[in-house]
Formats: sequence, C-alpha cells, structure tokens
Amino acid sequence: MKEMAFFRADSIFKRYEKNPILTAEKWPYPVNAVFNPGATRLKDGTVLLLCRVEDKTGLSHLCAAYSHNGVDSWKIEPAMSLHPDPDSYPEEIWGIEDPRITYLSSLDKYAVAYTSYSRGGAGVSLALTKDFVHYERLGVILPPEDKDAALLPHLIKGKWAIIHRPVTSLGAHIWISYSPDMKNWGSHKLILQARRGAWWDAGKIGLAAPPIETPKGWLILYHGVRFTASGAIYRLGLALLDMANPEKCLLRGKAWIFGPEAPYERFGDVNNVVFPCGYVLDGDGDKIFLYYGAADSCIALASGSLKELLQWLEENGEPEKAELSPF
Ligand code: M1P
Repeated sequence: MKEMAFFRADSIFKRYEKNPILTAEKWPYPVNAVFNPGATRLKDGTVLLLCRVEDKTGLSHLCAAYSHNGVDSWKIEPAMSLHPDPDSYPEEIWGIEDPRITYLSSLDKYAVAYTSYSRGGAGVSLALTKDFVHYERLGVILPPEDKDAALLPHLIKGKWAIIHRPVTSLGAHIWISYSPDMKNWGSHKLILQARRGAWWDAGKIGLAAPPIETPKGWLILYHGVRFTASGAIYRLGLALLDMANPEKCLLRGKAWIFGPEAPYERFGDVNNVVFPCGYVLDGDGDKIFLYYGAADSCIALASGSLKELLQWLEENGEPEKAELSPF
C-alpha cells in the first residue's frame, strides 16, 4: 500500500502525523471519549477497530469502526457492537471496557476478551463472534481483580491459553492460564512481574495488544506504569515468550519503547497514557499498525517493524524468570 506519512523517526514506533485517528467528536451519537480499541484485519482486508466508548454516564460499551487501509476513511457503526447486558451478566453492571481480539482459525471465530466492570471490581469476560454483530457470551472467566487479557490464537499443549493481569496485595503482574473449554481456567503461572523501586514499570504492568506470533516466539507489548507526584505515566515495553512454552520469558526489554509525548497523549481525561489493545500487520507481514488509546480520550495510530522490534529486544533485553526475579 501507499506509504503513509508518519513522524518522530527517532522512535521504534512512529506516530501517524494526522493523529488522533478517531475522536468523540466524530462519533455518530453523543459520547464522552473513545479509546483503547481492539483491532483485527477481516478476511476481505478491512481493518476493524472495536472501540471502547465511554458515554456521558461514565459507563463504557464497544462500538465497531472500519477502514479499508487501517489509517483513514473510518466508517463508524451507528449503534453499539457489544453493549453491557447486566440483566443476564450482572458483572457488566458498570460497563465493558478494553477489548482484545484474537482470531481463532480452528473455530473460524474471533475471541473478544474484555473487562467487565462488576460491583466486585474488574474481571475478565470472553465472547466469541463471527461478525462483530452477534456474540456468544461466555461470561466472566477470570474474577476480579483481573483485566488486560487476550487469548492465544491456537492451543498450547492441547489447551486454550490466556494472558491476563490479576491484582493482589503484592502487586499487578502478568499471568498465563489454561483451559480445555474456554470456561474453566487453571494451571495459572506468573510470567512477567512489575519491577520495583524507580523502574518505569514498577507501579504495575498489564498486557497491551494480544501476543504477536513471530519466528522468534510470542512478542508481547505490555504497558508499564510509574506512579509520580503528578499522577501515573503509562508507557510501553517489550518481551518475548517462548513459542511452545509461553510461560518462559526469553527476553524482556529494560527501557520503555513508547510513551506519552504528543499533546493528545499527554492531556485528556487521564493525562500521560498510551494504551494499545490491538494491532494489525500490513503488507509483507513485517509492518505493524498499533492502535492505542491516548490519554483515555481518543484513538491514535503508530507504525513499526516486527524485525526492528525483535532486533531491539535482542540488543536491549535479558531473560527473566518472573517467580525468581530479585526485583
Ligand atoms: O487510565 C489508564 C488505564 O487505566 C486502567 O488500566 P490498568 O488497570 O491496566 O492500569 C484501565 O482503566 C484502562 O482502561 C485505562 O486506559
């Protein structure tokens, strides 16, 4: 496709120069904010963003937007794609948020893992769909406090695998769990731990976009949070998990690779947040389009190269065993 104009050549991810690509003002009905979209490329090549839309009650639902090139000419659906259904799913009483989409080729269905905001806190819910209009809801699969989840696209050792971020009194770290049927989850393992002290990802971490299958392993983009006197800063880091055994972290980058710099990332309903929940690959399978919520207010796009991300990790990463980490 035609080369698009991106800027900030110094970053491993380059922001689209016409960011933000989607804003509340563009929505076909009144909303407060649109952010944190899941993403996938449909069979006909169209890019679908499943956007988190926060209405003017403060509650969120999901709404689909489509583009032929994943960059511009977005067509926003005039109605919700997936809306909270608290009568049947009480865990959705305070809305649904932050979807991550995984295409499951063995079922020819998309799995949407999203946050359901219950009276008991935020949990992970799962739904399957073929068309982003009709959904088969599996309900809450991982109870509060848990979020930032995405299914892996195929079975690992005969089981479905999900990466997620439970919160305990000892912190907010990234785990993996397994299931024979997508409903009953077990064999939980800690795979990546928030660092401590002054590190950029010491406050908490969580999976960003779904894991990316590469020849070197599962490439993981995760958000790391640092709490400061003027609030939290959400930045992005990289890790590589073993393909056959994703419990094993082969490499984890030391520095962040992308953080809030542009005005639309620095100022909004929540300042200093970049929060991707989805990506698509373009052209030869190397170019990655990363879609992210900016300052919990709008949706932005950045592009990168998988080869460059892997190269960066090799030069700037080190292996980690989360459960034995001295950090
Ligand atoms: O406000 C920043 C983000 O905060 C939460 O993310 P997490 O619990 O992973 O830190 C979520 O509410 C997310 O939607 C929001 O963008």
